[in-house]
Formats: sequence, structure tokens, C-alpha cells
Amino acid sequence: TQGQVITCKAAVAWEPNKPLVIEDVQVAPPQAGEVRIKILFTALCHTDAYTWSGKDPEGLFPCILGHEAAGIVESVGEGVTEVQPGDHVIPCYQAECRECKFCKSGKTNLCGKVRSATGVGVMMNDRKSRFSVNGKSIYHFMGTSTFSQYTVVHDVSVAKIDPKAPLEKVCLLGCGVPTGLGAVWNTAKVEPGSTVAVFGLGTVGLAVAEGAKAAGASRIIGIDIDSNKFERAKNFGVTEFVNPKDHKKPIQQIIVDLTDGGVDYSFECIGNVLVMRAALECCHKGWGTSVIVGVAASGQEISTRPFQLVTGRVWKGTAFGGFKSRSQVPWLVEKYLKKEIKVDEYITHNLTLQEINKAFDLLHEGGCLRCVLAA
Ligand code: NAD
Ligand code: AHE
Ligand code: ZN
Repeated sequence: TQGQVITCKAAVAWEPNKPLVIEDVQVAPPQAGEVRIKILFTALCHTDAYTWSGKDPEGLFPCILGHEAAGIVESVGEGVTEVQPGDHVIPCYQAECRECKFCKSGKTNLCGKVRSATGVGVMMNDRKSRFSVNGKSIYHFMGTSTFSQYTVVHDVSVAKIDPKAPLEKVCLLGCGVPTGLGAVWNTAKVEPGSTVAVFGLGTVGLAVAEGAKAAGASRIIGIDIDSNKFERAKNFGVTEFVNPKDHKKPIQQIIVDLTDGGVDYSFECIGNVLVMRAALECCHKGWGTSVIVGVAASGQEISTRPFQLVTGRVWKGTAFGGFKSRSQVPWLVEKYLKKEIKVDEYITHNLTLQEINKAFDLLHEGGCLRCVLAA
């Protein structure tokens, strides 16, 4: 198949909010600096649902969504040296070229090499897509487009992993789990004995709890409007629960009262700008740090009294938990193989790519964390 167009199945989002359609998609061969991957397993993340909803200013249609996956390299374009056909890989929506201003800064995991193309659904080389259906071009998404049996990505967006790792599990290390762990370890740098508040107990929030427990946090307060989330969250390290619906006072006040003036660290893992404000304001005066992880819709803005920052609270955000993707995803895979981090526990459902619309429905049900699709 090397050098040839591959026809395979992919789930195409033709329009926002309209059911995805399984189509026969033509996938062009990888050009210079590109890698074509046979996707074996892909999970759904709430960011896919967000873009599908039409609220993402970078959402372009028709497109192939998906960014949490694992597969095997099928072929590589000219000049690709770090992976070869047969390698087991995880596509990374946050690239790492190790040469750009961002990568060299040592201050961020964001990479500038291909972002201008991945944000508009095309490849860097010719600013065109490698996907088409009957001659009609289909946009890429986040530089990954994993809701397809084959995808083409930039070589700087491929993490080569240990072939011993089960791909049906480690696909989760493409987004949600690293994001939560890294928000704690890299962005907030939670110290032993800290108090932590986690808003939203989906996959990302539970991974924050897991990361906080590993970092030695003394209290991990989980906040969710769905009390059914609480029992499961205990297994991820949450020590106390608060449902804002059970209280008349604002949630920030409840947390401040519970913690003698506020928590050391808080994390917003929902994408709700009002909760982001509450998460900042429940932090302790003088040092409390709040990390925004959730993605909010186009047009939404955050606000608080500047006095909150003047008096020492810190507001931060994180993308992919601050992890350098190509360097650190393989390390996370090793940590999973050594049973030092959970992955299996976040998988609540398994379906096939054909059943993707059912998987999107599941995503909005309380019981579902991650649904893994076999491609
Ligand atoms: P999820 O939907 O599984 O989890 C959200 C949780 O928040 C649910 O349990 C829900 O009941 C709860 N919730 C909703 N409204 C609430 C409220 N007002 N107060 C308290 N709890 C509330 O989602 P997820 O997959 O865990 O993703 C969480 C967010 O993180 C999404 O916005 C997603 O787009 C974003 N995300 C960001 C990054 C990043 O790199 N920054 C990476 C992955 C996901
Ligand atoms: N296109 C969206 C931005 C979405 C966003 O912030 N994405 C996160 C990853 S979410 C994964 O589930 C991210 O990494 N952002 C950094 C980047 O470079 O995109 C919008 O709202 O415009
Ligand atoms: Zn995601």
C-alpha cells in the first residue's frame, strides 16, 4: 500500500451536530515529513463533542474528528527518520518538533511547527487535506483525525511507544489521562500535604485526582453536579465530595469554609466559565493557584475581581497537561506498564468505529468515562 491511495472506513462529520456518517474515504500517501498510521483503537473525548457541536471557532466541516488513539505506522514520507512502518504509535495533537521557539524555550509544551496547519484542518506541506470522499476534500482535525481506519499526521506529532503496550488501553494516553495528571504535576506542581479542589469528575477530573494523590495531596475535594460520580471517584483519590446543588451559598464559599480560607490548588475540568471563576475564588489568599483545563465555547469569557489576583491567587491554564508529547507519551506508557498509573479504570465502554454515534450518545451519560472504539 506504500505510496498508494488507501480506501478505508472513516466517520465523517459533514455538518455540526448531524450524526457522523461512516464513509469510504480515500487517504492519500504521506508526503515529506508525514506519517500514515493504521488506527486500531480510538476513544472519544469531550473536545470531539465540543467541536462537533459547532461551538469551536476552529471547527471546520466536513471533517474527520478524533484525537485520542493508538495504531501502527503503515508508511512514511520522505525525510521521516524517527518512525518506520510497523512501529506502534500514539498520534499527538500537541506536536513537539524540538526546534521551534516554543520547543526550545523550555517554558512550554506548545509547539509552533505545524500549529498553523492543524488549526485549519490541513497539512503543512501544501496546505491541503489528505482525506477525500469521491473527490471531495475532507478537513483534518487537531492534526490527528483518528475516527478513521487510516490517518495522515505530521512526523512531529507521532509518539513511538513500547510495542508491548496494549493499544486498546494506551490509546487513552493520547489526551484525557495525561491532561489531568500533567495539570497537577507540570502546571500546578502540587506539593505533598496540599489541599486540592477538582471541579468536574469526568476522565480529566479523575486523572487530576489521581495525579494529586500521587503528589501526596492531603485533601482532594471533588465537586460535581452529578452525585453518582462520587462513589467511583474514591478509587481515583478523591477524599471528600461536594455537590453545588446541595447548597444555597456559592460553591466557592462552601470550599473556602471547608478549608480554613481556601485550597492550595484548584482545577476546572468542565469548560464552564462560571465554574472557572468559582475555582479561582475558592483558592487560598496569598498563594492559591487555579488551573483551567476545561475548554469553553466560542464567545465565552472568564471574569473575576482583579483583587483576587492582587491578593495572591494565581490563574493558569494547561494544554495536554504541559507534557512534551513525543518525549513524554512513551514515558507515560512505561509508567502504565509498570502499573504506576491507571488507564484501564477510565474505560467504561467498548464499541466499534461503526457504532460511533452511539458512543457520542454515551459520552453525555453520567456513567461513561471513556468509550474505546475498535477501528
Ligand atoms: P466530562 O464531561 O466527562 O466531565 C465533566 C464533568 O463535569 C462531568 O462529570 C459533569 O457532571 C461535571 N459538571 C458539569 N457541569 C458542572 C458544574 N456546573 N459544576 C460541577 N460539575 C459539573 O469531560 P472530560 O472528558 O473529563 O473533559 C473535561 C473538559 O476538559 C472538557 O471541557 C474538555 O474539552 C477539556 N479537555 C481539555 C484538555 C486540555 O488539554 N486542556 C484536554 C482534554 C480535555
Ligand atoms: N479550538 C479550540 C481550542 C481547543 C483547545 O484548547 N484544545 C486543547 C486541547 S483539548 C483536548 O481535548 C489544546 O491543547 N489547546 C492548545 C492548542 O494549541 O490548541 C478553541 O476553542 O479555539
Ligand atoms: Zn481530548
